[in-house]
Amino acid sequence: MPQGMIVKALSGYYYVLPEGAELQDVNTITCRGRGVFKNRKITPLVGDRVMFEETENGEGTVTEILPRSSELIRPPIANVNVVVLVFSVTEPVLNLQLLDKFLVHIENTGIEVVLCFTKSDLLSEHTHPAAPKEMTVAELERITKLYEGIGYTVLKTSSRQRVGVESILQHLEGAVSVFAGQSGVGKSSLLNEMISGRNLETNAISQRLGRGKHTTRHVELLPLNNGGLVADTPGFSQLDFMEVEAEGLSSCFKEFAEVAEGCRFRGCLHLHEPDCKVRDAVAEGTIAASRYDHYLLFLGEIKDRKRRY
Ligand SMILES: Nc1nc2c(ncn2[C@@H]2O[C@H](COP(=O)(O)OP(=O)(O)O)[C@@H](O)[C@H]2O)c(=O)[nH]1
Ligand SMILES: [Mg+2]
Ligand SMILES: [Zn+2]
Repeated sequence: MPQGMIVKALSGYYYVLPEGAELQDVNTITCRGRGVFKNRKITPLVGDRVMFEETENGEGTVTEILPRSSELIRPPIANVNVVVLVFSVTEPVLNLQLLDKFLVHIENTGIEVVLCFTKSDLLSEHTHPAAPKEMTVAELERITKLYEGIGYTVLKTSSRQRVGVESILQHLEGAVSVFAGQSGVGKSSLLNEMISGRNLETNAISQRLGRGKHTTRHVELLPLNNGGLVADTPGFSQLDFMEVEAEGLSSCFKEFAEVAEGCRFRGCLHLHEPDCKVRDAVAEGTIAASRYDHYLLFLGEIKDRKRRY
């Protein structure tokens, strides 16, 4: 039985790319899921490696879903290797609290993450008293060092000036990736630089509504110029910590994990426990205060959530 990968899901149809075929619409086979999937509440996902059967009318049936290496719920996609977390240096303003929240969410899935700061053409050399929110070259450098120090890959791009695109492509070679980030940070603009023959709709932040319109509706894998596959999706817009428990939060802050092994108590939440090495590291400055603050904030959110149920 032939094997393939679901590259698009729309209105109950799964578009399967047979193994070895190049990703083009003409090469995909339009399939339905096997009847028993519904009974067993199995939902085939974009990114799933599947077995399928061709039917007489040129369409097909997905008969089996092969084991997944990863599974995201929002966006619904399987077997993602890399999440590219996209934040603009400004417009919208770089929000490190939100960035750390996304990081926790991704660390919890166990998928590799690459940080990408877009719109580098909007960086300013110096702080202007009239516009204190502008991101300066020096401030972005400080932030880059912080996250590189934790062990993340940090890339800077400008779609407008076509800077950094090759570097991202290199990181995504042969991988299935997904771009995550707020609306308006420049995901689609960046993807357009990386995908030939396809023009994804981009949009300015609507002044009237004060937010970007959602122009991307369904999940679909698109071919990168280098053989990688990328999902263009609305991204993770609404993040919550439904899946992260208080005890697990600390391990989603990568730089806490090793230090926390030295804490006196197993399961130390790094709050007021005696001999907490994480708090020591914050006091010494080896763990950034911003990261610890965000940890406390998220821990509070998780506890509030518990109280509500
Ligand atoms: N200055 C600048 N603006 C950009 C850049 N990339 C995207 N934009 C603008 O940012 C807005 C949102 O871009 P879009 O790609 O639709 O963002 P998405 O919502 O994340 O997909 C658009 O007005 C783009 O023209 C860039 O590199 N530099
Ligand atoms: Mg977009
Ligand atoms: Zn501790």
